[in-house]
Amino acid sequence: METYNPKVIEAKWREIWGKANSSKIDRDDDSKEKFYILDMFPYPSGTGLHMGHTETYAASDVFYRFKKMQGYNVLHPQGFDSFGLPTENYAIKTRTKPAEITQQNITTFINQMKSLGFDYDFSEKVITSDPGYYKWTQWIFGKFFEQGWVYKKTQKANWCSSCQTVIANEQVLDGKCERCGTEILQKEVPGWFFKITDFAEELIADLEKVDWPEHTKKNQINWIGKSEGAIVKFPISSAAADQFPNNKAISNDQNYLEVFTTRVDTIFGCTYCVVAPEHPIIAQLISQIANRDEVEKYVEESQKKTDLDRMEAKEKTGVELKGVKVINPFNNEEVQVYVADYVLGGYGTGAVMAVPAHDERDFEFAKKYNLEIKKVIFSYGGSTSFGNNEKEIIDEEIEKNKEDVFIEDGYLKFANDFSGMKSNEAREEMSGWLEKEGLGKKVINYRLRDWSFSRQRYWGCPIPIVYSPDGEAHLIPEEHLPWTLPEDVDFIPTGVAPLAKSEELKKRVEKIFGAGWTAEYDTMDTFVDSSWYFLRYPDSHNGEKFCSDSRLQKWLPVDLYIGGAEHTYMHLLFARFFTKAMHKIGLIDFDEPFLKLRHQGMVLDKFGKKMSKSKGNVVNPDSMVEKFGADSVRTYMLFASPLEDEVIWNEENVIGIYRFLEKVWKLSFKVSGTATVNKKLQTLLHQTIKKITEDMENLKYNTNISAMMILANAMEKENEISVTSYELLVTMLAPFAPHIAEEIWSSFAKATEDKEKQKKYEQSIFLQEWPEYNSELIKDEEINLVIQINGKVRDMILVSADIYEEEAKKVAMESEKIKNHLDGKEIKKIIFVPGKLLNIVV
Ligand code: ANZ
Repeated sequence: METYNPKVIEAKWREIWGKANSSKIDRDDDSKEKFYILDMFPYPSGTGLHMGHTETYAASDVFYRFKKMQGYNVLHPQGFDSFGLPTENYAIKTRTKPAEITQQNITTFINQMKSLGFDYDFSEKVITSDPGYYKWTQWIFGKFFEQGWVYKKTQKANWCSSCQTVIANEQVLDGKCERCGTEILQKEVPGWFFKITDFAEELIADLEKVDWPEHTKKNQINWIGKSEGAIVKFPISSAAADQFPNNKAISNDQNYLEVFTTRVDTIFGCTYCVVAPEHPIIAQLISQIANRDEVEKYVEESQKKTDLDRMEAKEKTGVELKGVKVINPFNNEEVQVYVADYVLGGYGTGAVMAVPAHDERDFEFAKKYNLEIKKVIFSYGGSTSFGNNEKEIIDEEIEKNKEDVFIEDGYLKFANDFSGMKSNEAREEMSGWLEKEGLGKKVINYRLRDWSFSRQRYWGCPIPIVYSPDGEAHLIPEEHLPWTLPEDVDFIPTGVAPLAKSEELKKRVEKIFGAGWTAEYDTMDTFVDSSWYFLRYPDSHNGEKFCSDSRLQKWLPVDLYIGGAEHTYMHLLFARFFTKAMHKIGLIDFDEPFLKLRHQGMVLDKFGKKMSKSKGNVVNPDSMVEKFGADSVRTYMLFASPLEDEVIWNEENVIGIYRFLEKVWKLSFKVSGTATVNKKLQTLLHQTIKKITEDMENLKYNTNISAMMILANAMEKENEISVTSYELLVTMLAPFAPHIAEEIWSSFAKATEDKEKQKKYEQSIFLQEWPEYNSELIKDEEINLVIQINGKVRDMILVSADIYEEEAKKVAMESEKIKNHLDGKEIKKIIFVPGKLLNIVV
């Protein structure tokens, strides 16, 4: 063979694979076990594939090829998450149609993926902006709508004034728009929501069923944020309450301030209550509030802040609602009420009982406004007593609590009948009492909010809703799906939803539904499109169903999903929600979409810095493929660090991988049909097969590649290597560096006269079986047998690995060192551990 020239061989194999349709599989073939490996599909941006994509897609391509060689029928699809703001923004800038830009970008992405040797069947790709796809996004929306899992409401929402749209909580980073960095405002806007909160419990509980990284599960659980607590009704007293009985406008329930607490056991320490600025009680009682102006001003100021600002504010602020008091139902004590923006309107009941002795936020607030701190939870003292020096202990703890909040559970004190109880016991008893008295109940609260998915933008899936002349929302019947995105739209943002400007849409609605009917102008968040795309791949051209039952049955759920951990809070949660909702209405028969999930780490520049356009340190995969070849780029990415860790992209080190591939290439010069089997090399070879096969399953690619390097080095030391040994090395290398492996493999055909063998070599290496190791051969040929006397190491002797006891004793006794140590002493016992040690007890 000639010198290693990746450019030539890679182009050659790309063409051969393309012609052979190497990635095409029979999706209905039941003769083989199925394996569904999924990548997070890219957003086809104008900047093309980046290094992050390259790493994660390389990781999945390797696994796909490995599974295929193991004899599985592997589905390894790819597609494009093509709706979205960047394309629309780019379209606005360049005055081109988003559909056209998308098409161009997809072509670029496909070419780039091909140039990296990623073997996807692009004839089965899924493009979320295709009507053939979004018809089903709309259809699923309809199914959810029928279940009441979709609803419209006007809500204070995160508004990006630059993108001119509402964005989800998850898309606000540090108070700024994730996409464009503009400060997010709070604005009252009508919009559509998915009732993801109905699924909160299952979304937590079912994480037990899946093999996902523990930290991802934990983060998702925290994001959903389950808290078990109680609602307590504090009767409204004093001046305000006096007027209630005659006030028809205020219903019975409004005679109470309801608070949500996870620590009802601390209620005897409640010294005031706090309501959120948006709490309706303020408006209801406004005429009784003595400092009305001050309160109204405070409420107005707080409306400018996002929830995040409010939660993270360094200094807590608030204003007392003078003239309003509420009564603690447990001890009938009257407490003041404050409005403060550290209490959020959208969580719990929007009101809290403040216990400054035991809650950090309340403690801070009480310190600032000089409010009473009343300790009722103590670290000592069971149900009997605090002992002889009870008073001292209590005083000491109370003193300490003035400076330091005590948030732990403990024992109750100064708590009437509940004194002496443990916190957890007290919580049970006290919520029981509340329920009995009709003054509250046990509740479970979740931090998760319903998913706001309406966007006032153009380039998204149209929401299949029309409004009758009376303004009522109606689902567009299935026969009109796909409800297509109109094309006659000037999508330059003006604050008016772009779809409202379409004449075609207006006419379409009136023609189908009648005069006076109007269309929904919002489009869907792109996360809706990606919440079900994995269901489409097995049957991507089906016009009758989102996926046929038989294909669903056969292919789903996804066996392995690879992608970034940054998707924990949105995509991975939303996809799980869709799956659960679809399962509940019998559209699918599984309730978790991704059985196994693995993340890849970020790709950093050679100084360990994040690649970013502004820093000018972005490395373009195309130029790297051009320089080193796809095989080196892929192999380096997976060699540089464990998959889930960060990868430093350092060209000097990529050369190392290039040299390794070159070494494998050159080993072919040593291959000889007559080479005798070298036992030592054979052992190493089979050990390597074992290691690689096992590590492959766990995606431990970096250690795999090291093992191949060791094997190649060992082969290099030989004068001649056998065809079989070389074949095995090349086969194991194939998933990582497919082009070079195919080239070497095919060259064997020319080197043999044997017709049968020639046939085998003329077939793709990926149609060969993954090698199996021989367990007999993996034992090390020779070992260092440890010789001990009374447990102390006295010598090490190189012996055959399968040495038996008699032989080992003989060798030991012949050792000069052992002879000296034994010094003629009587041997009482000999313990022999095969393959490891011989201990002589004297
Ligand atoms: C009294 C108390 C005493 C509390 C104590 C805690 C410790 P998680 O676990 O996050 O659910 N809270 C309730 N609603 C709130 C709101 N809308 N905005 C801000 N804070 C709110 O937190 C529940 C606790 O957060 C509740 O329990 C309440 O304070 C506060 F020693 O009630 B707690």
